[in-house]
Amino acid sequence: MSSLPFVSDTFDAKRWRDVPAGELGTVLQDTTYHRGISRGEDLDGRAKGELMPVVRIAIDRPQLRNAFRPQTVDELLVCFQHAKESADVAAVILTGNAPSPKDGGYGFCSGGDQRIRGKDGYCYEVSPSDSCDDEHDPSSVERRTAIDKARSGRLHILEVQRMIRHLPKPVIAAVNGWAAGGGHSLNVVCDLSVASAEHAKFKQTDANVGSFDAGYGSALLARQVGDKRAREIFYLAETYSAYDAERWGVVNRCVAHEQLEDTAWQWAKTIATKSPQAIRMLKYAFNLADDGLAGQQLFAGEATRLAYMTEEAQEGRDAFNERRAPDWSPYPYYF
Ligand code: S0N
Repeated sequence: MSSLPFVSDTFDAKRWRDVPAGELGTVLQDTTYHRGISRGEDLDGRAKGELMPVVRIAIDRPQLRNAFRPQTVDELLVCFQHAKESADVAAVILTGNAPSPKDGGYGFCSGGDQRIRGKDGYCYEVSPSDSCDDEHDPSSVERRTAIDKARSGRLHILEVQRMIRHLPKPVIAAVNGWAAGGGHSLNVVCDLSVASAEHAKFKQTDANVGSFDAGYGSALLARQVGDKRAREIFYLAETYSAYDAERWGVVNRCVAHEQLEDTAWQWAKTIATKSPQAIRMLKYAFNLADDGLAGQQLFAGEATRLAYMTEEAQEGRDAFNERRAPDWSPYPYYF
């Protein structure tokens, strides 16, 4: 749940407003979701308070370096779906709220919450406690006894990965702290990444805990950093810095912590100056080869939308509705 004005130490309350639960259809417990608002003509090019074409989605479990449980994943899917359907939003910023009120540590995301990992995946709790409420935070043992046995374990962070890949607009990771395990993979699937020089740290811990992201988390990583380096990252699970991440191609830029969200915000604003159609086609073109037929389908779907806008395609529709043969004569066989 958002607690404006303080959400995270890189969060500027003047830039954001809560997206109301009524609009989302759910109350957020493990995440925060904000819509950008202009700080004024001089800073943001729009009248003060006007909506900006950017949203901010953050995991809000700072005590756990923003580990996710099934409820967190459900909420991420709701927020991304809302961002997807917001036709006036050009880009999404994904980050983690921090620092931890418990020990001051920083997390972007530390992967699946190991405390509620069951035999068949990550388990729902019968009545999930507020993950930010330290006093009432149950122990791992208590959590395990409170697992909802009527619901199966989930691995649906993979749906979030696909959602990010399929979103018809860029997702910018603002890596403010640890990106570990499934959190490391989340950064990999984002379109662009900016990392905090002081607090971002990277470590692919999957093999330490008997888990393995054998999809985007490894294969796409290999595309980004090269095959040997990707193997090193997974097999050795050593911590690497934001500087290394920039050098290796895991992030686009390493910046001072205080500039982290500002950089992401400026990138989102720049993306919003480009043609929405061109950005959408580019994103799907970048994804196409790695996403196989699903990637081709998305690219082709957008090509179909473009075709629908032509008089030639409209002639086909009109001829059918008017019960006549289509007249293609005005449309050449281009070469
Ligand atoms: C992130 C690390 C390196 C941070 O170390 P640091 O700063 O020293 O802090 P700690 O004291 O260790 O942590 C602070 C508190 O947070 C708890 N915590 C941290 N991470 C988790 C976590 N993932 N689950 C539960 N609790 C966590 C700590 O226990 C500590 O709590 P207190 O204060 O009570 O002591 C370090 O914390 C670390 O190494 N964390 C674990 C990282 C990890 O192994 N994550 C899981 C990896 N696996 C996945 O993520 C699987 C994801 C998945 O769902 C999946 C599904 C299908 C296919 C593939 C995947 C996939 O992505 O792999």
